[in-house]
Amino acid sequence: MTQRPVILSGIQPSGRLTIGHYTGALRNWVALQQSHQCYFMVADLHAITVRQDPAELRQRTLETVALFLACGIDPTQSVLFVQSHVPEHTQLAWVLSCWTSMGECSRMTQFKEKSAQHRHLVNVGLFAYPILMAADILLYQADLVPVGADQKQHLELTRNLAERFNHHYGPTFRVPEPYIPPVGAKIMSLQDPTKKMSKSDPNENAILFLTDPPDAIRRKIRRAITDSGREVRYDEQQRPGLSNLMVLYHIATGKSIPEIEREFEGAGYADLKAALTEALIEFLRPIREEYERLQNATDYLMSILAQGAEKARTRAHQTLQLVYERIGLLLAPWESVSTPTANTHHADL
Ligand code: AQP
Repeated sequence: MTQRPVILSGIQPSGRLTIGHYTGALRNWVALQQSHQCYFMVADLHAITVRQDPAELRQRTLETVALFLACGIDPTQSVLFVQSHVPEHTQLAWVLSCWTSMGECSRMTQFKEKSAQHRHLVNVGLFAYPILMAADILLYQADLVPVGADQKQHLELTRNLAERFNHHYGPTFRVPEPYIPPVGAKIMSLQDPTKKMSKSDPNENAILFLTDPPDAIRRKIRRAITDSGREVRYDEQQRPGLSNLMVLYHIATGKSIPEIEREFEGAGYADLKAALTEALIEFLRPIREEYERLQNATDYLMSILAQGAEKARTRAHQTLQLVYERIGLLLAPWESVSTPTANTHHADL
């Protein structure tokens, strides 16, 4: 049996997925799935740290699975599952929460931002979110975690927790490395290029959804905020709006930033916007069409999730049992002792 390095990553079903999710996560997942044993999850437990409408959350969870597939995740290569279908995530999160200080969680930028945004709902779940994320990753003994730049701090906490636990109890967890894409790690809002493009932004014009039809793409790019200036030259600091559009053009066409600068030499922002609009329409078309085909194939999606949960649970359960044994919890009478270590690669599941 082959042994490939392990990857874990996930996306919350807290709204419709954006082109930021594609560049920061999905396209890297697709690129890595042949050479790695991948676990990709719909992070529904993370989504409930802010209020969700129950029916909508269920619907979005399935839609997110359909979009994973439409973007090229292959369920015969990768394990695709829903986080709440694997109870070991919350079980390990509890253990890790006993190893995390309050200070560590309160220093997290995302917590500070989200608690400012949802002042009426600063709940313990929002505070403890990075601990659940650490459990997600460590359960699978992941070697690599593909994340957007905004998640780097959370991954650092995961590494610290793994090292702390290993130091105290002996090798238990593999210490994961981040995989941050060189370009597109942070796609910015089309309406405020100093802010990340987020699916829960109330202003739809700020967001390019992966399922946007051509009309919506035309409207949003036309209204996208650019900076004063005329030349199409990449400069994240001085021209964040323009630079964001150039990154989107790079994503949609595969052209490098210097190539794009050459292409628009002597041209203006309007020319870039026109070319970008057409490129995005063609780039997103196959994703949208495949998504529309899969969207109502509920039985098919559920069968993929059933298989995924079974494979994910097998691996997650082994790690959890090892952790329970390490910390001194009495082995349940129905558990057999089989203790993998962080140094042992599990065979591909
Ligand atoms: N704008 C982005 N640019 C690059 N990468 C992004 N990601 C999200 N937005 C961008 C990456 O997608 C992965 C999972 O995202 P998530 O939905 O689980 O969480 P999030 O980062 O909080 O996404 P949103 O859209 O901002 O969600 P809401 O609005 O619900 O809070 C991560 O790897 C992330 O970096």
